[in-house]
Amino acid sequence: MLRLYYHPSPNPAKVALFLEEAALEYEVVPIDTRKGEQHSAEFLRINPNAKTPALTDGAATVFDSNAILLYLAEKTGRFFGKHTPEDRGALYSWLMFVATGIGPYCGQAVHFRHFAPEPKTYALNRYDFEAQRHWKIVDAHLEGREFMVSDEYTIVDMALWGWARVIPFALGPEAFASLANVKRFLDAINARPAAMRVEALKTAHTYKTEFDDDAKKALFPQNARLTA
Ligand SMILES: N[C@@H](CCC(=O)N[C@@H](CS)C(=O)NCC(=O)O)C(=O)O
Repeated sequence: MLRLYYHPSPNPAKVALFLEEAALEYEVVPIDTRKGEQHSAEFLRINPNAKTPALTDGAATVFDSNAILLYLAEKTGRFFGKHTPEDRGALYSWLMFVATGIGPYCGQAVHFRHFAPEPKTYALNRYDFEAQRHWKIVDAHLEGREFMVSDEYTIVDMALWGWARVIPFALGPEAFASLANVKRFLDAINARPAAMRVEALKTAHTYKTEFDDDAKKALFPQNARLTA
């Protein structure tokens, strides 16, 4: 049985979308990151990086959302696009673009827009600019096309969807105004039954919602250095 170590946030959601789309049987193991459960010794044996998601599949353990998407695509042969040099080249390129660009820059844009103490103008400007720059590249690529790779729904679309859902939170409420193709892409995936089932995972378990000092300690351990 597949076990998905989950928190309802962008990176875990991508993997849940694959599992739902492929109709794979899986068990959700909630990891409440605001309670610091990502740092438990038990979870660190599964993901030494102390982040969600992670997946176990019998003896196999996989961590990092994009690695898990590749693992599942290879395991099932689903959502991997056409096995041609042209499509594989595009799939790997866009998947790494999401993994190393969209994800980290959006994550930091969220941090500096909502959570970092002042002064933060320089940092917010840098990450907001880079996140927007990446999304504009995606928006241009999606002009006149439904999916990121060729004409097939693939793991790249799933990876992108995880972050497209939080664009207004990451980049501000007006961000979609200049990302019409991304918005159309997001709406189309949101309308899929699998995406609706992922949305429902938010309430399938109870996760801490308070963003109190303990949550900040768990999520931003670096701040301890500022008071030491
Ligand atoms: N590169 C990792 C990043 C994972 C990540 O940052 N996960 C977030 C949720 S989206 C998390 O677990 N945060 C908890 C923490 O930073 O302590 C991936 O793609 O899986």
